[in-house]
Amino acid sequence: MDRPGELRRRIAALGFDEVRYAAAAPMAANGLRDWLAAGHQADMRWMDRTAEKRLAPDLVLPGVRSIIALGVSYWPGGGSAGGGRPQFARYALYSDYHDTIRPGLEKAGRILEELYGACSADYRFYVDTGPVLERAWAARAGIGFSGKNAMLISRRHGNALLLAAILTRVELPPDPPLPGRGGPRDAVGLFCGKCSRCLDACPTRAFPAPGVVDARRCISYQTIENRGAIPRELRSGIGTRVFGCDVCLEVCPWNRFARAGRRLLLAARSGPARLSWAELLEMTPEAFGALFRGTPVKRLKYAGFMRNACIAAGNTGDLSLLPRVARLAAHDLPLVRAHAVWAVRRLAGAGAPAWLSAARAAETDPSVLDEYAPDESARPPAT
Ligand code: B12
Ligand code: SF4
Ligand code: SF4
Repeated sequence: MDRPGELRRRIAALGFDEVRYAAAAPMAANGLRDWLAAGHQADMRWMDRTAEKRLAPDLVLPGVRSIIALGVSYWPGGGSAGGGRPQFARYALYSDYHDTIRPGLEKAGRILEELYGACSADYRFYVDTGPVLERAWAARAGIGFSGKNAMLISRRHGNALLLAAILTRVELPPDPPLPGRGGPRDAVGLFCGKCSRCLDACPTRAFPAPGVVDARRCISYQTIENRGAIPRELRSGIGTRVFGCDVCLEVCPWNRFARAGRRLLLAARSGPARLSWAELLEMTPEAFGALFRGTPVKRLKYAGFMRNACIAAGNTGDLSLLPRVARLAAHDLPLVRAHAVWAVRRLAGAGAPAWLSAARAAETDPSVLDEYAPDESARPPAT
C-alpha cells in the first residue's frame, strides 16, 4: 500500500485543502532572530520565549522526523468584502478556527496511528497554538511561497489559507518546495515579480522590508493583540477596521486564481458582517458576549473591542455618529473613554469641546485627560 499517499488522501478528506510533508530539519536560514532583535514582535513576549523551539522542532517533539503541513482555505470566492459597515478581517467571519480545525487534527492523528502503528506520543499538532513556524514549514513542504506581504501564498488558494502543522516521529517522504533559484531563504517574494502592491497599500506602513512585518505598526497586532491604548499616530490608518486587517492580502493579484474553499473545517458566522455602526457603538458587554461567542473576536474582550469601535467610528467622517461616540466618552472603562475622546475630536474638529464638555469636566483618569491635550492626529479626515 502507498501509505504516505493514503495518509494524504484521508487527511484531505477531513477537510484540509492542502496536505504536504516536510523533513523536520532545523530551520537554519530564517529571519526570526532578526525579526525579534529588531523588536518587530511588539509586546508578544511569547515569541521571544519560544524562539529556540520555533527554530528546532526537535525541542517541541524529541525524535521528530517529519512535519505534515496543512492548509485550510477560507476564500469564499468572489471579490472583496463590501464596505460601509464596521470591517472585520475575513477569518473573523467564521467561528474561531482554532476550535473548528482542532477536531480535524485529532482525527488526522488517529489516521496516523492507524496507518503507521504510531501512538499518541509520536505526534503533536498545532493550529496557531504552538511554537511552530507554520508559514516556513508550509513553504518548505511546497504549499506555497512567502509573499512580500509575509503571507504564505498558495497558487491554488491565494492568501486566504489558514495553516496547521503535525509534528511526527513517523518518517514521511518530503514534498519539494516550489521551484526557485537559491535556497529557501531566497524564496520570499519568489512569485511576486516586480509587484509591490501589498507594500504600497499597507495603511500604517508596517513593512520595514519585503516579507517583514513590524507588528508595532500592524493594524492586525494593534486591534487584536494589543490590550492597551493604540498609538495615536496609527489610529487614522486603521480606517473603519474593528478587528484585524486584510489590506495586504486583499490587494494581492494571486487571489484572482483562488478557487472557493470547501470550508469543511470552518463555520461561517453572519453576525459580525451585518453589524451596523449604531449597534456597534451601543454594544453592551452582554451583547458583545452573545454576538461573538465562539469567534476569534471574543478573545479580544469587550474593552479592546470598544476601543477599536471608537477609532473606526472616528474614521468614518460620518457626523451622524457623533452623539453615540460622545456618549462613549463617559463610558465606565477608561480605555474606551480615551479612544472615544479621540474619535469625537476627529469627527467634530473645532466643534469637539462642545460635545465633550460634560465628560471632560467629570474626567479624572490621567490616560484619558491626556487625550484632551492638543494633538495633530485628531484632525478631521480630509474629504
Ligand atoms: C505572530 C503572528 C502574527 C503577528 C506578526 C505577523 C508576522 N508577519 O510575523 C501579527 C499579530 C501582526 C499577525 C498578523 C496576521 N496574521 Co498572524 N500569526 C502569527 C504567528 C503566531 C507567528 C508568526 C511568526 O512566527 N512570525 C515571525 C516571522 C519572522 O515569521 P513568518 O512571517 O511566519 O515567516 C517569514 C520569515 O521568517 C521567512 N522564513 C522563515 N523561515 C523560512 C523558511 C522557508 C523555507 C521559507 C521559504 C521562508 C522562511 O518567511 C516567512 C514569510 O515571510 C502565526 C502562527 C504560527 N505559529 O506560525 C500566525 C499566522 C502567521 N498569522 C496568520 C494570519 C491569517 C494573520 C493575519 C492575516 C490576520 C488578520 N487578517 O488580521 C495578519 C497578517 C499580517 C501579515 N501580513 O503578516 C496566519 C497566516 C496564514 C498564511 N497563509 O500565511 C498564521 C500562520 C496563523 C495560522 N495558523 O493560519 N500575526
Ligand atoms: S495586515 Fe494591514 S497593517 Fe498589517 S501589514 Fe498587512 S496591510 Fe499592513
Ligand atoms: S501583492 Fe504583489 S508583492 Fe504583495 S505578495 Fe502579492 S504578488 Fe507579492
